[in-house]
Amino acid sequence: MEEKVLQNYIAGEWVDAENRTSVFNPATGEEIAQVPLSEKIDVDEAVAAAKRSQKKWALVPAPQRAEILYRVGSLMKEKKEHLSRLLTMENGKVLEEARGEVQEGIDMAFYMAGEGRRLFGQTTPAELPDKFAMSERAPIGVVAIITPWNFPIAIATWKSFPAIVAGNAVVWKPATETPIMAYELAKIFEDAGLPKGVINVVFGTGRTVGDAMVHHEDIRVISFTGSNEVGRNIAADCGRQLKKVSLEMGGKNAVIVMDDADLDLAVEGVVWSAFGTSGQRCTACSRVIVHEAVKEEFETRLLKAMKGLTIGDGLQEGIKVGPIINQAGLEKIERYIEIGKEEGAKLLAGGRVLTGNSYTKGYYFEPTLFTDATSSMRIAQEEIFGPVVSVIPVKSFAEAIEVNNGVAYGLSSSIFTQDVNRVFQAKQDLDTGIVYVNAGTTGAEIHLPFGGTKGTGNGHRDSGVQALDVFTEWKAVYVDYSGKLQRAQIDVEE
Ligand code: UN1
Repeated sequence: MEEKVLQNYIAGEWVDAENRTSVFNPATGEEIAQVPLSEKIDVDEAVAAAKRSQKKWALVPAPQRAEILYRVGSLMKEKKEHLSRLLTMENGKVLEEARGEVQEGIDMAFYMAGEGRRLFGQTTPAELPDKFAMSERAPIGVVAIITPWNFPIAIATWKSFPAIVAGNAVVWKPATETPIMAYELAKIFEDAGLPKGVINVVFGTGRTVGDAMVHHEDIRVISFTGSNEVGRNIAADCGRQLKKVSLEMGGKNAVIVMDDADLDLAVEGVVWSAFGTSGQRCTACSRVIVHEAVKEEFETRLLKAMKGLTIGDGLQEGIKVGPIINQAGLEKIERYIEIGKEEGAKLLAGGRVLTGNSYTKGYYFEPTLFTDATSSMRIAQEEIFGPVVSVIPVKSFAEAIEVNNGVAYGLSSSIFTQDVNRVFQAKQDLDTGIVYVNAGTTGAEIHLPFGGTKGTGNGHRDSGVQALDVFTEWKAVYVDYSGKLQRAQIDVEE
């Protein structure tokens, strides 16, 4: 690939920052781009541009704002293959999954464009005669979005599209590991005719760019997807400033396999959600809670299925598991393998970094299966973000639910069972924002709310119509057409 020197996109212009850093293809170690390492001054310029354009943008009728998103969706569709290949190059996920991610973005464009003709408010009966009460969604102003490397285009669309259709202007800090998707999406916005300054992209680190965004008084919302530690710091800083913050900070998602489960289906579900994207999804399955009656048979079938997982460069035909994002990611996974062994879990497969032959340059880790883990082990509690899954045996449905819920996160969960009563009981009792029945823990659709309970977030949701709640403020409006001053809540003498 021809190397790209990327620039920030501020006020509709492509501009350099003072410094740059290199970006590498995780499958080959090859340098693929240079990206700006921006400073606070670049954020200040982006926010000023956003502030100027937001006022005009908010006055554009929402159905017209939505027209731009239809164009964005169409352009993404035209460029789907091009975008998918670039996505595989910068992130490592296999091409089939890259296409899936780009499709999520396309779906989000058309879905949110539809919101331009809805953006429903409410009418409500007033307490007094000849008085009309209604509430409507109002844009908030300048909003900041901070997006991760594991879904560099889909998550950006979950956040920027609702913000834009609702009449806000956006300052976006993409992950430095995956800037090419941000550059491509900004170009698409430009080609679709989005007015200058409505979206601004500032590349750089969380420490500098992210921090400047969090502390900028003209930014009224921070929408963040990333690590728990960073998210909690952002929340604390935003709390002091009374700044609205929406957080999505990962999971420790489990598949429950009951004694009446279709085991082949459960194996397929676990393979796909634990090892797809090399386990680098917030929704990835990293625990399998298995009823002891089927544990042995389930493990035998899972080990057999894992043998078919070809590992390599996701651009090559037939590869099922791509690389890990970088050396630090790889080392974190290695550390958890050691922790798992020390804790007494039994390593049934994998557990090693792949080296030699076609693996000399990239960052590859074998799909790994631990068994006889207990719920309190660190490998069963902490997010590993790699292709590592631990089997936790249980004796009953009630214990399965308890183990599922016994972690600090609450993003996604899944149960494989044929029993309709257990299905509905699980739906009620599983303490996660997303629940699957007879499917793995990944693959959320964009028109449903995405997010989780407990340590996964702070109650907000990405995607779905609920995403609009992050980027709008409710305004209550009373119109009194009685011609006299009517005083609410005051008893009037007859
Ligand atoms: C993420 O890993 O943060 O549900 C996003 C899924 C995808 C999105 C994952 N649609 O697995």
